[in-house]
Amino acid sequence: MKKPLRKSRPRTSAVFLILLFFPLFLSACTVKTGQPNVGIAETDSMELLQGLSAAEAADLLVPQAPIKVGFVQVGHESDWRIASTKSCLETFREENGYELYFVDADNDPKKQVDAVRNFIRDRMDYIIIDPILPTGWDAVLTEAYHAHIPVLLVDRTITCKERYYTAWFGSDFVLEGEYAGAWLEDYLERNGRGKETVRIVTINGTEGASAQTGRTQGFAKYLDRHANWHHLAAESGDFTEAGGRQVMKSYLDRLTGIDVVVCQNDNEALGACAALQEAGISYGTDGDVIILSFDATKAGLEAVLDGRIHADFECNPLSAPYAADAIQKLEANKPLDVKKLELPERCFTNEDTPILLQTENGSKWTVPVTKERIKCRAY
Ligand code: GYE
Repeated sequence: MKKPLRKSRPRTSAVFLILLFFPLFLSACTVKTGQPNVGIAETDSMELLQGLSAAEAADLLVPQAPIKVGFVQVGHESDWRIASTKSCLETFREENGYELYFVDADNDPKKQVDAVRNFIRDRMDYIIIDPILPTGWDAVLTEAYHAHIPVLLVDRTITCKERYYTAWFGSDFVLEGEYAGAWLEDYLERNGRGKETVRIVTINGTEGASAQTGRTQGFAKYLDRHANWHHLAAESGDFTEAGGRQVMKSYLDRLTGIDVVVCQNDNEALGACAALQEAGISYGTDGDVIILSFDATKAGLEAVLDGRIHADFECNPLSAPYAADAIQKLEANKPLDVKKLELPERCFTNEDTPILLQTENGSKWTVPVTKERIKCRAY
C-alpha cells in the first residue's frame, strides 16, 4: 500500500536540537518511567545508550510528543453510538500517547465538515471521521490530503476517491441486510408460512447514511424474491428510540395487519415495541408481529432473550482500536495490512439452535442469545 504523505510531528525539531547539544544533554539526562511518553526506564543513561548511534539515542531520550487525533463522531443518537464513543475515548487516552480532540456532531453533516476543517487548521496528526452521510466531503478531504494529514474512516462510508483516506474500518451493511432477509425467509418457511401473504414495514435509520442504504439494499434482495412479501412502508426513525416509536405509531394509525417490522437499529426496535404495546398489539415470539433489528447492543439482546425481538443482526461499534492500530503502524512507517477492513459480526436469535444463513455474499450460523452472552458483552 502506498505510504501516506504526512509531515513529521514536532518531535523532529526536538531531535534536531538534541543532536546539536548531544554531549551536554547526555551528561544532564536521567529518564524516568511513569512520565508520559518517555521511552526508557530510570537508569544510568550513559550505560543504556552505549552502542547506539547519536540519532537512535536522541530518539530514545526525547519525550515523545503525544499524537494529536481529531475524531468527529456522528452524534449520540443510539446505544451503539454511545458504545462507539466510549471505545474512542478509552482507546485514544493520554496514557496511550494520544491527545484526543473529540467532536460530537449531533447528526449535523455541516458540523462534521467544520470539525474536520478545524482539525486541519489545528494541525492534527491524524483525523478520524465517522461520517453521517457519504456525500459532501470532497472539498475538505482534498484540504486534508494537501495538508498531509492522514484521514481514517470508521463505521459508515464516504463516497470519494480512495486516495483521500488512508483506511476504513466498519461494517458490511448490505450483508447485514441480506442476513436479515435470509433469516426471515428461513423462519417463515420453518413455520409453514412460506407461501402466506406477509405484510412488512421498515423503520429506516438516518436517510442516506450508508448504514441505512446498505441495510435497505441487502433486505430488498429478499423482498424482490418473494412476491408474497408486501413492503408497505419505509420511513426514517433516525436511529433513535423516539423516532422508532413515532414512526411505528404512524404506521399503526394508517395500516392494518402488519406481520413484520424491520427496525434498522435496536433503539428504533425498542421504540416500535413501545408503540405496539401502547396500541395493544401483541408482538415478539409469543405475539402476532415479528420484530427484526440491527446492532445487537445489550439492550437489544435482552429484548431478544425475552422474546420481544426475534432476531438481531450485529453491527460492531468497536472500531477505534483498529484505527489506533493503523496509527501506530503509520507512526512506525510500517505498511497497513489492508485499506478496508470489515469487523467481525454475528446474527443473534431467540431460537435454541443455530441456523445456517446463506446469502449471495456470505454465510454464517446464527447464535442463540443467553444470559451469559449478554453479561460478558462489552456494549
Ligand atoms: O446501527 C445505529 C447508529 O452507523 C452502524 O448508527 C451505525 C448506526 C447504528 O446510530 O445504532
